[in-house]
Amino acid sequence: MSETELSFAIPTCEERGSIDRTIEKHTRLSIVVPAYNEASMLSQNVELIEKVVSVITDSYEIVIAEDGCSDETATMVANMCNNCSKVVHVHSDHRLGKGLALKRALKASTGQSLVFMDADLATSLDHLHDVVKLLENGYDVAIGSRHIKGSYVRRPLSRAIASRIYNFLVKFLFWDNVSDHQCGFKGFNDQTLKSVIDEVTEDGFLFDTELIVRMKNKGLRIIEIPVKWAEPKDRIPKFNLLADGIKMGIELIKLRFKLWAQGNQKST
Ligand SMILES: Nc1nc2c(ncn2[C@@H]2O[C@H](COP(=O)(O)OP(=O)(O)O)[C@@H](O)[C@H]2O)c(=O)[nH]1
Ligand SMILES: [Mg+2]
Repeated sequence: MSETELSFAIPTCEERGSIDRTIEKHTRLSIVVPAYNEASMLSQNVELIEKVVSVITDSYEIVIAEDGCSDETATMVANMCNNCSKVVHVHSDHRLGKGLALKRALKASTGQSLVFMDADLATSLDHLHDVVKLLENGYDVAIGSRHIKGSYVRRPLSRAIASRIYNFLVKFLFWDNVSDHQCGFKGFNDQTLKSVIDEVTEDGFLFDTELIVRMKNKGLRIIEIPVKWAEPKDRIPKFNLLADGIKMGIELIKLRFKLWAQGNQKST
């Protein structure tokens, strides 16, 4: 596995040689899954998560952030909770947006290491073990990346271009060297995450970016790992490169001004 180390003081895993994949079986792990109208795949994907997580540790919870769903997701999650004490339901009657839903669920999580992932499992669960191990080794954040060497991505060209443009804009506006802000697969050390998360006010797609920028500005230890990523074909949202691209750009510029106004400048 190759990784991109974002703190220059620490060698990359490539430099250190192969990583030790042994994990303390008692490490407490929280998997957080945001779910909006995911009834078609949620229960089978939670089963899959459970299979993979239970090999990594004996002590885990699967926290499902569900809000404002108009399909059967809420009932499905409630049933899962009844059948399995390791499933936790963080619910709201109103749709919160992915960012706010994640924020509430991450705050409610009790693990030492917290990993969130999209409900469709677009990012392969094969990477979970490595993310947990990196957190155990002292990283504050381990980010799945679709844009570094070693990653494998299957997605429409328009989405791939949009993602590149988004991350280029982030790099330009925030002097940031994270290659992929939006991959729905990120792991955090519980304590460091909770020291920052209340500062994050973006509710929607900018949540991950604001969180990462704030963490980077605090000098936290961030690492990226290449991931295998494939979105189920029927879920790929329509993306208008021009209209949606401009909207994204404007939102990023607003975030830049917000952080400036709060004095959250680049710290390195
Ligand atoms: N709880 C919650 N989850 C959401 C909301 N919007 C999106 N999600 C979840 O966030 C994840 C990513 O959503 P998706 O539509 O695949 O976004 P994309 O892949 O970033 O375009 C999925 O697990 C969704 O179910 C929301 O308003 N509330
Ligand atoms: Mg998706």
